[in-house]
Amino acid sequence: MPSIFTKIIAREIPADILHEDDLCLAFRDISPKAPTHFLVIPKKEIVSLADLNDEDQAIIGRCVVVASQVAAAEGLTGGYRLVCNCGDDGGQEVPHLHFHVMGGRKLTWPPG
Ligand code: D5M
Repeated sequence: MPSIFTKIIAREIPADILHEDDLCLAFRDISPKAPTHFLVIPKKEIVSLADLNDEDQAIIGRCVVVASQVAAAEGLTGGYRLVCNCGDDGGQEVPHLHFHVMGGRKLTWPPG
């Protein structure tokens, strides 16, 4: 399903891109919830975690590795949080699978 993130992948709308490769894209969240807040998305149009298939394993693995590498490049030496909201109950607003990486402050648990 095309979404605003499809337009970011296609460079039809601007984003502060931190990483790009064949499988995924990382860019800063437009509404940051922490001093450092970026998203990692697969280029493949996957709506949510609930839509994953076995064939998506490499894509999701790549997204998580990129999350780790970009977090290191952003200097998040004190730690950070990787979050993936899934569906209405999970608080997902954009219907394109994305991993939030948030850091740069002490995060509380549990989230709301
Ligand atoms: O989070 C969706 C996230 O996507 C939310 O933190 C804002 C972010 N967002 C929405 N539009 C943009 C653009 N255009 N650039 C960067 N970031 C954006 P969710 O987990 O779906 O609630």
